[in-house]
Amino acid sequence: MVLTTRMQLTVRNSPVLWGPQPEGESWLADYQENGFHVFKSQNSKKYSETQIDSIYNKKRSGQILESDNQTTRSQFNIHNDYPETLSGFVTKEIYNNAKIILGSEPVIYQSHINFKKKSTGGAFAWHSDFCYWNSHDGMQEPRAISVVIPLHNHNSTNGGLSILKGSHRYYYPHTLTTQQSWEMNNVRHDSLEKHKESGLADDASLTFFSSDKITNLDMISGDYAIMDANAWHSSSDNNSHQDRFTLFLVLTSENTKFDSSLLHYRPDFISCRQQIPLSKFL
Ligand SMILES: O=C(O)CCC(=O)C(=O)O
Repeated sequence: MVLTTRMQLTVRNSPVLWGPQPEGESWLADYQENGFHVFKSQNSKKYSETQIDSIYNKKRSGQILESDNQTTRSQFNIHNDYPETLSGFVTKEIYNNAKIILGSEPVIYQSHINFKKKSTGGAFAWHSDFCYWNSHDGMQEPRAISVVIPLHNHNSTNGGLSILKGSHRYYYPHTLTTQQSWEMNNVRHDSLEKHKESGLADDASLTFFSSDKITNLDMISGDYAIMDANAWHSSSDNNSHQDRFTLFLVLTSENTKFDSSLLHYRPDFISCRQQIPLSKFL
């Protein structure tokens, strides 16, 4: 259903919580209403700075550069290339919460670290990840989540993550449909023009939401957030003198539906179809 002809937003009919809701999980109401929830200081730190620095310094496939063409912006494929590092972050609590939301066994779809380096780390424009997973990978419904794990504190000066409350209930218009519109640089989500062609939310869609729906996530290392696949999010440049590294672990359900007639043209480190169970990293 198109909401209004001016806004061209489409209302989501799919569930946000895909399984039965166990009692005593009070965060579920917040997650369902807003499209994300921040879990405070519960993920104990089990990685070393040296491990993360070596990921940053090593050149591998799955690397995305900043627009200066030299600073590493993101490194994908953490689950394959650095499984021990990923294991350091995956707790029983993350596994359980993911399973409650997804309604069955969580499997890995993507993992990447965004290295928002001090003074150089670039912005991410407003977007929904589901827009890309649906258009390029044929994900039929937003039965997926991102677990956002800050490796440094997130705040308003170092380009912390912002999420638009309630946006997970709406799809914005875009023209991202074909293999031709796929290119690795689009994953930077930083284009300042051609929003619709790049799969980014345009101004008209954003103004549907009042500004007080923008939530800047203040997270400290040890916290984590879970975000719905279709929650619209963004972050600004890192203008501070502190790095802001963040691990994004994207999970689908083993039952998430994909259009099997669509050619799987994106690399496995962007959209993994191997059904690797999250439990492998516990
Ligand atoms: O790291 C951020 O601030 C935003 C990340 C993001 O939107 C992405 O990796 O898709």
